[in-house]
Formats: sequence, C-alpha cells, structure tokens
Amino acid sequence: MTNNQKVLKFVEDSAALALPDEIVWITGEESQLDALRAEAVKTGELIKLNDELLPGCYLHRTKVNDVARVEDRTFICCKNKEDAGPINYWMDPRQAYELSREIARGRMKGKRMYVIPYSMGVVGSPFSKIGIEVTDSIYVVLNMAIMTRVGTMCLDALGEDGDFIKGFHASCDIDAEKRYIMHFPEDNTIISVNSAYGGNVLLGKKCFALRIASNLGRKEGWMAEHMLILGVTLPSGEKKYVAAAFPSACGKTNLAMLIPPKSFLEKGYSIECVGDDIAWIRVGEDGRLWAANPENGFFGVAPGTNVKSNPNALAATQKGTIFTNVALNTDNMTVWWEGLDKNPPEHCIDWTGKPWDYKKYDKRDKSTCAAHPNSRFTAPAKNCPCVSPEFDSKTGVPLSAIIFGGRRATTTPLVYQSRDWNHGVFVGSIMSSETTAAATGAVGVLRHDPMAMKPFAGYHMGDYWQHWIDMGKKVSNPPKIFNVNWFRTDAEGNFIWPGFGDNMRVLKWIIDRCDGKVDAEETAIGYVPHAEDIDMEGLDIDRATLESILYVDKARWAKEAEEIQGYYTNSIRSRIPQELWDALATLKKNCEE
Ligand code: GTP
Ligand code: SPV
Ligand code: MN
Repeated sequence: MTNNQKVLKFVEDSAALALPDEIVWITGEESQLDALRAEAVKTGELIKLNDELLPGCYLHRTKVNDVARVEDRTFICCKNKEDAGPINYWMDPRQAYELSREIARGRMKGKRMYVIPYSMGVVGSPFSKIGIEVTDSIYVVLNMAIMTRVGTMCLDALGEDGDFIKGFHASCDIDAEKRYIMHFPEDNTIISVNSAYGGNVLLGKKCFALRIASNLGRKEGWMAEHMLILGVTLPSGEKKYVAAAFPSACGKTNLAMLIPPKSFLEKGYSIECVGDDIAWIRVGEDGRLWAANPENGFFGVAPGTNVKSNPNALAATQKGTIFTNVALNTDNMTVWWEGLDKNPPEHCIDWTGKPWDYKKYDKRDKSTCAAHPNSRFTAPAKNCPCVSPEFDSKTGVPLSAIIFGGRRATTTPLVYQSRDWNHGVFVGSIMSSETTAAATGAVGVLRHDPMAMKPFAGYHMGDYWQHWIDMGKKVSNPPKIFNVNWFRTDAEGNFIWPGFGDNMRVLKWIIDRCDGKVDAEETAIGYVPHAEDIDMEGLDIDRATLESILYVDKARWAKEAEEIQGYYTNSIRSRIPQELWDALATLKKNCEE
C-alpha cells in the first residue's frame, strides 16, 4: 500500500496495542466498501433501507448511551495545561497515552482493524491535509468514506516521507465511564475510545479539522473554523461568498442550502453550498481571505429537515446515505423523524430499536420521539442539488462576509454589523447560545460559545482570539463581520422570525452592506438595518414586529456587557487581546449614553 515508514509504524504500533486478527487497508474502491456494507447488514450494524425509494441507503442505531458529542470527556492533551486554556478539558499527555493504552490494549482481538487513509480537502490543494484513522468499526469506515476523500490516492499524496494526522479509534465496550476523546496537538494525534457516535469517532471532522487544525492554523498562519460556506448569485450575475459560524444545531446546514423566497428567485438570486460545517481559511494573494470546505459530505441533523425547511438537504439524503438514530417505517423500509412530515408511520421502530406508537407522541416531550433529537444523516455532498461548482476548487472561494450567530431568545437583534475587523472579533468572542442535543447535557441552557468554537478550539481561547486579531492584520481587504439571530421568541415562546428560506432577506442586506449599497443605523453594538431596508416582499410580518427584533435595548445590553466582563475576567481570565478589552469598554460606554 505504501512505503511511508511513518504510516507503517503507526499502523504497526496500533495493531501491537489493540491486537486485531487482521489489518485491512481501505482503498476507496466501491467493491471493498460494498463488501463492508454487506457484512454490516449481516451483523445488524446496518439495516438496508428500501432500495427503490432510498437506493444505497442504510440505517444505523448507536447504543443509547452514545448519541452525541461528550464535551466533558473530550481532552486537549498538551504538555502545558495553561496552553489548553481554562475552558478546555486538559489531560497530561503522558497520563492520557497511558490511560488510553490501558483501555484499548487487546480490544481488537477477534476483530479487524481498518486503516483509513483520508484527505481533508481536495487532494493536491494547498488547503488539504492527510489523516490516517485506524478503527474497528465498519460504520466509521463507511461514514468516513462519505465525509472525507478516502483511499489509496491519499497514501500516494503522502509519498515516502509525508506527515499526517494520526487517529486511533477503538469501540471497546461503548462504556460511557471509560469514554475518552483525546487530542495531542504536539504530536498531531487523536485517540478515541468507547464511543461509536459521529463527532466522537469520525476523527477527520471535529477532532482533526477543528481541534488539531486550529493548532496547525495558528502555527502556520491560517484558520480552522466551525463555519458553513455559501455562494450567493446576485441578479447582476455576480457571485459573493459568505462564511457563517453558528453553534452545533443552530442552523448552519439550513443556511448553507437555503432556497430564496419566490420574489428573490424571480429577481435572480440563488444560493449554492460550498460547505455546511467547517471552513479552512487562508490569506489570498489578493489581500482577501479564501475559504475551503475540508469535508466531502454532510453529517446533518435529521429532525426538522423537510421539503419546506431544507429541500436540498432532504434531496441529498435520497441515495447513498447512512442514517443514524432516526426512526424506521417498517411498512416500506424508509426512515422518519420528527418534523419530516405530519404523518408519522403507523408501523414504526424508534431510534432505540423498540416499536413506537405514534398515538403516544407528544411533541413537547422529547422522550416520546421516534427519532433521537440528535439523529443524523451522512450524505455525499455531490448529492446536494445546490452544491457549488466551486466545491472541488483547489483555491477555495474569496469571502465577502463572515457571519456569527447563536440561539438567543432575547437581546441579540436579527442582524447587526461590526464597526471593523477587530470589533467583529469582539462580536464573535461575546457569542452566547442555548445548548442543543448535539452534545450530551442539558438542552436550552444559555452559555458562552465564542465563534461557535467553545467545544472545538484546540488551545487557549485567549490565544485563539489573538490569532483572529493577527489574521485581520494580514489582509488588506478582510471580510465584513456580522452577527445574526434567527431565534428571538415572543411571550409564548414562538420564534418571531420565520427563518430558513426567509433568512435570504437578511443575507441580501449583508451583501448590500458589503457592496456599500445600503445605509444603516449606528447603535451601541454596531450597525443595524433600517427596517425599510429589509426586503419583506411576500412576507406577512408587520413593521412593528420587524422593528421589535431589530431593536437594540441599551439597558439589556448594559447588563450583557457586565456579564461579558464577568466571562472575560472569570472564565477566560488571561491572554485576552487588548483590542477586545477596548471593544468591551466601548460597548459599556455606548450603553450608558
Ligand atoms: P450541526 O450539524 O450540529 O453543526 O448543526 P447546524 O448548525 O448545521 O444546524 P442545522 O442547520 O442542522 O439546524 C439545526 C436545527 O435548527 C434544526 O432543527 C433546524 O430545523 C433548526 N433551524 C435551522 N435554521 C433555522 C431557522 O432559520 N429558524 C429556526 N427557527 N430554526 C432553524
Ligand atoms: C456538531 O455537533 O457541531 C456537529 C455534529 O456537526 S458532530 O460531528 O457530532 O460534531
Ligand atoms: Mn457542527
């Protein structure tokens, strides 16, 4: 397969530890993957779905204790604890290696160890980086084959001496008490034991493309961000690209594949998707920031995805897709989840594998759901009807705007623009959002999630903010920075803004601001639209309601500023760039006046 001694040694060492019966190199050939699919169906690891309605699609159910990322078991293992920073979980690398070796020792006996050579990014692009993941799970192999570019060409790209990111995954007993997702940024190594769920085990995704890559980016002068990338075609035919960072399950996939409202389509607006979760961003020779999506598929949230909310995502899941923890319609062997349609299947197996009675379903009680709230689809990007022609571009796409956004019932307006790059970094640093089912723990709790990277920045958050400030200095024409909030609620808890396709109305304002085509009101927090500048054609929302979600309540923001001061002082504590302290002082002053 390869003469690269570093690869061979990593595979040998992994095998010497886990003692598999056999080592299988994944070549990327369809015949090999097909044989693995057939084997997984035989053992029950996968359920084959209706081949006419959902060709090449499978259902997988995880253990009930293994349904989401586990932030409190996810560790940054660098020598100096202070370098991991105060909001990452840290473990001493020596202790982490010892502990994981103890857990994984001999755990692949009687099993095969698959060696997956994969590339994050188009092979041969200056953005791309190679990883090798070893795993005992066919589910992991098949998901990696959708989510990344897998196969022999990655070994060829490495050559005899190339370096790569090492990833070791052993399922062990899926024991939540012995579950560890460990990152060794100083060794470019990831170790994951006792899980078989997405973000914990598809090591190219959050572990490599964010936690390890954020370290590489800091060293090498680029950025690894939890961002979608989309292209907007304007009526003039011109294309603009935008990246947006929202926390997990806060709308990235949906925005990335948005279909504009009818009146916008008629005018000639359209959206194409470059990426839905991760952006690697580099400085271009033209003084702009250029972004590429290192992934090759979508690991998207199933619940809420339907023909109205996200027809492109739904279309992407109609072939060659692996569904995880959704419900099974046993009448026709198709899948269902809450929010797919209003017709729950009469004969249905829920995500835990038990028969499910739709008459007992109460949409306010998550425990009665047929699909897990964090159930997912793994779909090839090429399936998506609106995938960008730039998807496989080796240069990436130039960014006009960067958008931050969270799930905030109050306070944060529908959209505002930062005054400049450094103020934009401040806006990212003060993001808060309600927690979701994408990670274990309580849902709906407001917490700080700077740049949507709280669970993913692989080093000290203060240093990460400094890196953002430094990147701004490297570009003569940086993207404009905005913040959005689709999630303001009324007194009854209903979302006020319709969201989804109608977010195009906000995107248009953002693009027009970048082009200097529209005025704005300068407020305490930044530039906010005049209500009449949001194109509301075809939308039945009165002016007062729109104004209510654009309104910047200074008294509330004064309190918010106090709270941010507490977060900076007590949570992040050190290494916070002076530029951000200055921006906080300005915010406070603006709220007093
Ligand atoms: P990860 O894959 O976890 O990173 O999530 P994501 O950021 O891609 O979120 P996604 O687009 O999958 O949306 C998550 C949930 O938010 C789904 O249940 C959506 O239906 C819902 N959602 C997305 N966009 C909007 C919106 O504009 N308004 C409202 N109210 N809900 C939305
Ligand atoms: C997220 O949680 O942000 C995801 C899903 O995109 S996972 O791959 O599990 O991280
Ligand atoms: Mn994500």
